[in-house]
Amino acid sequence: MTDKVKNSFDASYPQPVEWARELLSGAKNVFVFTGAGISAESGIPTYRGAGKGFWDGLRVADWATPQGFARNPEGVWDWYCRRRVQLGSVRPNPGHEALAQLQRRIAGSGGSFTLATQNIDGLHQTAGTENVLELHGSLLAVRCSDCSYAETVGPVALDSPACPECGSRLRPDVVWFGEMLPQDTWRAAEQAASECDLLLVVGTSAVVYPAAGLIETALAGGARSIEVNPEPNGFSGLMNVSIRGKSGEVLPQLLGYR
Ligand code: BV8
Repeated sequence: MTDKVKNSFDASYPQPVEWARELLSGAKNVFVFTGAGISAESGIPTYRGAGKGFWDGLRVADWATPQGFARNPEGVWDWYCRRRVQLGSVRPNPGHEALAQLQRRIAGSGGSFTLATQNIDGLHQTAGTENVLELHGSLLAVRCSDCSYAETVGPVALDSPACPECGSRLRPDVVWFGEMLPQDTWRAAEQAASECDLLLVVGTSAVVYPAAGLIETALAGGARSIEVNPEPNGFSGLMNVSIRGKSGEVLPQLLGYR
């Protein structure tokens, strides 16, 4: 069977899902890289592409940068509080659940499974995936702008954005544009990507770096690759299998592998 199945509808080739199942069944070290698309079917709008709208009309520089926060701390704080409260009414979808099940299956057969997400919604954890690498932080946590205070707060607004330790202003514990990713998390993701034999890319436009560079790292390490996305992204041409579909529908089908 050739290595390239590009949405082939030639009857002599397996359909992309069958080929993806074939790759999954032989994988020992799986690295999963997810973006906002996997949460789209949970009702969280994506930032760009299919289902987009989140950043529509918003200047990223005003809302997702340290400079924007410095200019308008109350407004940015309230915006994140509103997004955090909304998480109280969203649930993982079958795509999140399928990845949690895949982790259990891979780990149960002695393999390794690492999931790194760009998402800040915590839905992978709620679905049961363990040791999630949150590359861009978490909407469900806050930290002090000045001292080391940090706290997981859940899907609630917070009245006083003052640090209980030092009185400085609290901020969302997310990575803004122009900020470094949490280094331990980043190094763990880079290592898992470089060592994997199968890369699964789900629901990302792959335009935000350095996170998107994990795709290049995995491919450079010789991994086979599967993507699940209704739309192509800049790496689609390098994937072994591209499944054009919604992750909440496709990922449960992939689990049909044995
Ligand atoms: C940094 C938290 C430097 C905030 C976010 C090269 C190298 C390094 C940096 C850069 C570089 N080039 C440019 C940069 C700067 C910048 C960057 O990448 N800019 C881009 C826009 C060009 N990067 C940074 O600033 C990063 N920091 O580089 O620091 C540094 C170094 C040393 C010292 C100091 C500093 C930090 C980036 C993190 C920004 N924070 N989020 C918040 O959310 O409020 S990014 C934001 O974009 C989210 O995290 C989001 O997840 C992420 C990526 O987007 P996607 O997840 O891909 O989502 P998107 O909407 O784009 O796409 C959705 C996809 O889903 C689509 O493809 C769609 O088709 C698909 N889809 C839709 N429905 C479904 C679906 N798929 C499946 N099923 C469905 N149903």
